[in-house]
Amino acid sequence: MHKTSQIDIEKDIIRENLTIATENRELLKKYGIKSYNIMGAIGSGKTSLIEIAIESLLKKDRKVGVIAGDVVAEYDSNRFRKYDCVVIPLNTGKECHLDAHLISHELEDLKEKGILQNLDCLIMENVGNLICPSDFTLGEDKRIVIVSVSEGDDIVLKHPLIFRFSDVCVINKIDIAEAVDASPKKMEQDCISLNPKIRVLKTSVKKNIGLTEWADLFD
Ligand SMILES: Nc1nc2c(ncn2[C@@H]2O[C@H](COP(=O)(O)OP(=O)(O)O)[C@@H](O)[C@H]2O)c(=O)[nH]1
Ligand SMILES: [Mg+2]
Repeated sequence: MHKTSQIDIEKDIIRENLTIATENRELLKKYGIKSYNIMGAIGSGKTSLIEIAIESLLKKDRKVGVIAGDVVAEYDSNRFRKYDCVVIPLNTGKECHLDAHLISHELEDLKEKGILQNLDCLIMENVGNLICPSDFTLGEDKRIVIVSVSEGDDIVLKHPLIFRFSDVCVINKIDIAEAVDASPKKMEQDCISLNPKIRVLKTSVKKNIGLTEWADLFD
């Protein structure tokens, strides 16, 4: 059973996060930077889809920053380094999500180096997890949750909070839906039943499906 003091600590942490997220949002707005919080389980396709977004943004001559948040951030950072963008590895250690405080340090650091002022957009890959990130807004413009069909088509209903928290849900790996006996349609309907305002995209990175709509989310 939850003790009252534990509940108070949780509420304080979330309130404090909200305050810092508002500061992050103001700083990003000041420099006209669009920001995106990309959430989803390990292996759902976050890095692969972000790579596609980066390519599309670079074609539009945007200056892109990408924060690779992970328990060990080096691996995804190396995948992003092949693009002409600013890559910021953010090791979270034992933490299962990014929070506004971690992001605020990175923003301050980029500002001090004179990098932030020149960015047009900032993409933040959250730690692979469908639970922890849903309490922690970062000050982003858009929250995007990615699920893959291989997680099972009941994955949405099992994790309602993150779908209520997000602006967009991407159902990825639809190329293997039949093989894993999953219905992308059911997953879409589950998303909408939890959050009627959510925008749902169905994508396949491997078969190039829905990737124009995906890239168009970023500007
Ligand atoms: N079949 C299939 N595999 C995909 C798709 N998108 C990503 N993958 C693969 O799924 C694995 C995990 O992708 P990654 O982008 O690293 O996921 P992350 O952990 O969420 O960042 C990689 O082997 C990708 O090549 C897709 O649409 N279809
Ligand atoms: Mg990744």
